Amino acid sequence: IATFVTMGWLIATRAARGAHRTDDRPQDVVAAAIVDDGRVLLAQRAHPAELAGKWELPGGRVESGETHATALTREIREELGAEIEVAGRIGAEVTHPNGLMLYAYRARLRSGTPAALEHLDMQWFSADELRRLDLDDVVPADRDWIPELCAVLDDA
Ligand code: DCM
Repeated sequence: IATFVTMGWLIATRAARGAHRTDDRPQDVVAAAIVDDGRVLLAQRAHPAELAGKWELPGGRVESGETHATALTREIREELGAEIEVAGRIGAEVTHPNGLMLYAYRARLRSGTPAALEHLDMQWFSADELRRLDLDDVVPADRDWIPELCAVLDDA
């Protein structure tokens, strides 16, 4: 009986994964802490419904064949219409409940003026403004990054 229960569990978990994943590696999501003039750029998500209106570090999924830096540069070009230079990691990686792994990187603008092309809005936040931000208004996965973002801005 234990064998059948184990087999059933294996089939069920594989089917559940297969519904949104094609392999067993956790999929990486990269997000940019673009810092300029002592402020960091946050963007307000447009979707899905449960995250709509919440602030995040802009970014997205790493596609096959991309490095974190090339993926992040592409995502920021698509989402904000600006070119960035990606620097070092900031904060710890975050495991998303749906199995995604999120990584935040410092970045600075190379060219272009960011605009909310795919977000509801965007805003530059000073360290003080970040400290006053209600965490309920931040995408859950990004909340743990706020203290280190404040520290980076305090040093900037
Ligand atoms: N995501 C997140 N925080 C970010 C960027 C993305 O929690 N700063 C999550 C939201 C989605 C997934 O990663 O579940 C993919 O992001 P997107 O929909 O922007 O491609």
